[in-house]
Amino acid sequence: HSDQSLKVGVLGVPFDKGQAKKGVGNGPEFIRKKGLLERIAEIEQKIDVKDYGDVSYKIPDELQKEIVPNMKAYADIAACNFEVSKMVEDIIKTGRICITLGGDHSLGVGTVDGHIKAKNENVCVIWVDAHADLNTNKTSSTGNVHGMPMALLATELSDYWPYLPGMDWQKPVLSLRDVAYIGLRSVDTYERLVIDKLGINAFGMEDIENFGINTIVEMALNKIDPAGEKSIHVSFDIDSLDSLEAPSTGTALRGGMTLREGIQLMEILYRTGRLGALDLVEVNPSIGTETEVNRTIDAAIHVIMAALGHCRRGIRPKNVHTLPLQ
Ligand code: EXY
Ligand code: MN
Ligand code: MN
Repeated sequence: HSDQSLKVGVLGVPFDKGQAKKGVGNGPEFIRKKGLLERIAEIEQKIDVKDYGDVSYKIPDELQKEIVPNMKAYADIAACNFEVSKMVEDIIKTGRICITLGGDHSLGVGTVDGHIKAKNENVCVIWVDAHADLNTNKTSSTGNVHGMPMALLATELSDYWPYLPGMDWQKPVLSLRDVAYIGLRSVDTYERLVIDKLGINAFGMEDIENFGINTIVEMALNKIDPAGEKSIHVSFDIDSLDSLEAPSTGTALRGGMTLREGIQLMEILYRTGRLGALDLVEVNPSIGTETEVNRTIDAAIHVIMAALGHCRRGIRPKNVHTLPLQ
């Protein structure tokens, strides 16, 4: 923690077309309503936070009729991510850490792309997720683009895509060597093939179990940023957490990380001083009971607070040396 204030930008992406369930587009609204900005203001670390509001987009005429086989809502995906990328690039270029509130995980194409552009490609990515999100339109069994963002970003997979109209702005410049997964426990067959063939740093739940989250984060950073010089992008899918911890999400799954592990992971990354962007995606306030929705949003806020230096030991006394007498 330093006395210099940490500059943060918050961006909402109320986008839900990368998957089929209604409600995930309301994530930003619910997370803000539950007091994200107020909670950030309570952190001991001084934070200069600016809320950039929500991204909006319009599908350009020439894109309206474009379809790509087995990519649902293709034109929306392309148009929205274009705006997301520009916003994230601008926010990071003003020297702020960009916190993007989703929305479904298809927005990761835009956030990572924008981050890479802002930092001249000196970026590594930690994808915290139950899923690998590494399908192409040829391997996906659902056609849901929230299962594809990593494959769209990866240089190593660019030859496996058809021409994608309206996506020319997105250069697949991210090497999968600069990516680490944490929390995997639901990986499709072709995704597994890619992970094995390319030797992607993939830390699944069993690895967290075997080594503990501290060591896993250290191992991940040693692989993707050995010199400790890159800007770190964390794309945090709330379904990385166990469905008991974060039930209100479209693809909830048991056997996941505890919130404690999620917090610990983010605290370690905060301490690197190199966190450049954090996506918090797939919170769906239309799934589950009110209690479950609150628990999920609360978990999301805890993760974000940890990323910004919230300390579980409390705030250090500054000009306070004794207890008040009465
Ligand atoms: N692998 C499955 C698919 O491609 O449809 C499930 C993807 C779920 C993606 C979630 C959000 O991380
Ligand atoms: Mn995901
Ligand atoms: Mn997921």
